Amino acid sequence: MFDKVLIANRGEIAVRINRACQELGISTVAIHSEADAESMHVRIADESVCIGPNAVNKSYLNTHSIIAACEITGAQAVHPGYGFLSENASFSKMLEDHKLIFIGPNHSHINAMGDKIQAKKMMKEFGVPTVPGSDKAIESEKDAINISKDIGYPVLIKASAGGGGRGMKVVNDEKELKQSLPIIKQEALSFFGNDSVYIEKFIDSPRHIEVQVICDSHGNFLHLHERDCSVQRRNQKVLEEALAPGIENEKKDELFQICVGAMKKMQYLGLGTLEFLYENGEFYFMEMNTRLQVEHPITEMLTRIDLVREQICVAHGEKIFTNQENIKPLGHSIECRINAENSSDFKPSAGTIGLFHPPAGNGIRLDTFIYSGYKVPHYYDNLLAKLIATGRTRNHAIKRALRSLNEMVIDGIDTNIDLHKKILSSEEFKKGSVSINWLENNIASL
Ligand code: MV4
Repeated sequence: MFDKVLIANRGEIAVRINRACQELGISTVAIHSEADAESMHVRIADESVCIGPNAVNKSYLNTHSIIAACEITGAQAVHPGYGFLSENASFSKMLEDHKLIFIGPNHSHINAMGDKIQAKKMMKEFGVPTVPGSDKAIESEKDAINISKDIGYPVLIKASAGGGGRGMKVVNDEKELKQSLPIIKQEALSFFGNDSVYIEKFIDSPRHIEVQVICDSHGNFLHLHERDCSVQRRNQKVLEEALAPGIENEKKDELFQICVGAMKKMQYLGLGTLEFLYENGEFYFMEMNTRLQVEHPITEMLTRIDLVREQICVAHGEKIFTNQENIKPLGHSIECRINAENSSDFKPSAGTIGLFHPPAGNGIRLDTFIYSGYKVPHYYDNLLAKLIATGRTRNHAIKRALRSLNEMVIDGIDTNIDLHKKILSSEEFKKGSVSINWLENNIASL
């Protein structure tokens, strides 16, 4: 196993990764910006290096400083967490060139999945169901018109270098298409440095279902079942659950076999998530994330597999300790993302935390980095904690989540704890199977 790993992230995920490393007997190096000197991930790591000022471009995205920090401390591998450099193929290549291990997939896979047209094309060839539409970049206005006529309006124009909901536009007819195409291409060019776009049938009110996979370098390609991430607002997930309610097991199993088959065909390595839209009993591939995800704990609770531990092990060349037969999800798990934000305008909230009282008890896990007296900086994302409630049934998990949210106290800054209580108390949510539009359409009346 590695002797020393550098964790190129902050916040709750840096704390989470530090825990997995220490349990594996790996010594840890935290990196931090000036604003994060007092942060929990720095306090619990074995060593830390200040790599720059507060702006992310000068700190958590500063690849040269991070590689220098590896050389100074003797770290052999880098765990990127999520966000920041986690899906940056050139960073993983840079590490390779410096004889350092990137804890994640090969840069060729990061590259392939980062290009959404290429990812879709590849998955389609591997038999993964995709949304009807263009399988290559739109070449001209004529091309766009013909494709849209073929699949029928409304259609969605998507930037190939986009993802996570940025660089998309719904168009309802040919006139709108002609107007929007140049605008979207221009936006794609300025956001992502690439003006390539493609067109898909617009799926109106789907659910967001994702399949977790893990692969090693010994020919093991496993799935860890699915998560339902439909409760979201403006492309930000708010609450996730596993397993997805109201979908037949046969239908899920069929999808898992296809996903595992695709991973084998591409010889994927490490953790991955295949994202699907689900509507009227059909799954449609959207994109693949080649990183550890925020919502990984709900899968851990049901499978009893430590995803971060396994991710580190497979990056070191070890075999996954288990096999598909022995992975049997048990119960139901819900993750509430506790954000520092204003409850009416959703603006991020910063400031000093007064009293912090974490919830606990049977079936409750809290992944966080905050403490009483911690000053929440305004430079970074506003996720404070992930409350993961697990029970034997979905109903039980909902009751546990509510019970623990009622115990939780975060004084001094605004949070979305009340929003979570409203969601979990809603009759529609309790029924299960809400679509990606549900929260935004109902938030005012919850
Ligand atoms: C779609 C779609 C409807 N139809 N594609 C959003 C982020 C990116 N992963 C792709 N996304 C979507 N693609 C077709 N053909 C709707 C979305 C979408 C969405 C998907 C999952 C979760 C939240 C979402 C919010 C808005 C739009």
